[in-house]
Amino acid sequence: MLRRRLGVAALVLTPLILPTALATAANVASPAVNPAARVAATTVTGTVAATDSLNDGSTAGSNSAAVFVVPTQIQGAQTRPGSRGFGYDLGGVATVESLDLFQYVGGSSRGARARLADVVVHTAAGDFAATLPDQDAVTITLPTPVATSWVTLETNTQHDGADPAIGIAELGVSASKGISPRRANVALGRPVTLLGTGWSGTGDLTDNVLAGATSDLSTSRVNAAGGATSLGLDIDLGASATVNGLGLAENDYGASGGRRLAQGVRLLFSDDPTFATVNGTRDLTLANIPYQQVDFDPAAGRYVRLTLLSRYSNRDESFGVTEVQLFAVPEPTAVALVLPALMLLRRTPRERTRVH
Ligand SMILES: [Ca+2]
Ligand SMILES: [Ca+2]
Repeated sequence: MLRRRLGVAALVLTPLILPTALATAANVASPAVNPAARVAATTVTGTVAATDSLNDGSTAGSNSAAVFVVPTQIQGAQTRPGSRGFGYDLGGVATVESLDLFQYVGGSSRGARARLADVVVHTAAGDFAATLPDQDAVTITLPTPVATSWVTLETNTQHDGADPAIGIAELGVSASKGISPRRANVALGRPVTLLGTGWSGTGDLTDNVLAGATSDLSTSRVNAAGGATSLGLDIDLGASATVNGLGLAENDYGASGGRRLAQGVRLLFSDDPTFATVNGTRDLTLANIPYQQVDFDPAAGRYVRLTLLSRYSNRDESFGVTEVQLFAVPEPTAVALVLPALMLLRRTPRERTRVH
């Protein structure tokens, strides 16, 4: 079988004397280039381990080496919609120029799988809609490069196919200016207390694992009675911190289809574990995607309570979450390149369509 790989060639550069003209786009989603990158995706088939295939450099795909998603609107195919997207926490700020998407259409007894059609690229610097051609490999070029520490590809529609479960073999994120530090995630490694009853799954919500699976809840927590207004969680930051950003990764596909993702979220900040005295309240509106980072006016406290105010419509009533991040001020002041070696992304010889 012909296997295509994203070829890499190590080139050791000294960033401070790197002429701009020599800056070549690197795949900042690749662990070899950017060890801080984390997959933020939920596969509808297989285990959570399969999500590692999203950024392993292999574009071939298989039933065990692809992330499978089912978009919300299906043309001419019956399914239970739908997943809301996939992407990355880049762990630092990159200037993203384009996304390189590779899809896998094999492995189904039904026939060739469908491919994505209408998508929206979400970043810290805005959202960018694109309609993709009906082919495996597509480069989505942003109108202008954007500085962002996260990328989510929202999946809205798909082309017709014999199997509506789309295989995503690889998603590269091209950036040419390296990675600079971002705000510290002060929730990382901190204890979480789940609120409400009916939780299942064994996921650690502050372990920096943002990937999940429908039938593998080892990295997620799911609440089937997700409509309860008391649903939420507390995080003990260990010491008072001033926070101005939330990162939320949700497990977005359940047994009945897409889960109802968080829309309105309330954050309470307190130095009292019972929240009898609240230092600040921040109500946020999230996009209908499974991973995003949202900024807000700074608020301080040792204890942070996250509750759901409203959720988006979808087939599965449950709520699923895999990671909660809280980003602290001040912003990092040092904008230093942290890539000792720039990995060059060599394009495959196969013709690719660029979408703007
Ligand atoms: Ca791959
Ligand atoms: Ca986690």
